[in-house]
Amino acid sequence: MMKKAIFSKLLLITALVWTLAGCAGKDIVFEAPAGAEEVVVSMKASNFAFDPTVIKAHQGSVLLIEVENVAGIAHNLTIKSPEEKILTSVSLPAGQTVTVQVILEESGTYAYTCDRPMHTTLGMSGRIEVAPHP
Ligand SMILES: [Cu+2]
Repeated sequence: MMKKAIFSKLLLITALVWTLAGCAGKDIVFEAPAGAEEVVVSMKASNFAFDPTVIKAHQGSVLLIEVENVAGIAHNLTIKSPEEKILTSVSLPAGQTVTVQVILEESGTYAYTCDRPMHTTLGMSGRIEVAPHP
């Protein structure tokens, strides 16, 4: 009886890890139109993911991220520069939409995460890939 319970628990954990790993491997990409100086991105924060997970843009443009927290709990959006300096960190109350502006002064990869405990590990991360000026 005991052994059976432990076995089914192990199965459940294995299935959960597979599911999380599967989610983490799938990118949802938003690509800014070429030449746009101001780019509006509609983003969704849920338990526990951002949509999109990758934003492609160009150096010198301004991103306006309208992030809607569709979850029933609070989240956060923290964006770091390629040098890992925090550019913005805003709380996202449950069910609300918050607009965040990011000026993409340099090319490189800007990481975004949710700073609530464990949320990044659970899947709340993404990146802005900024291409250099041609
Ligand atoms: Cu979160």
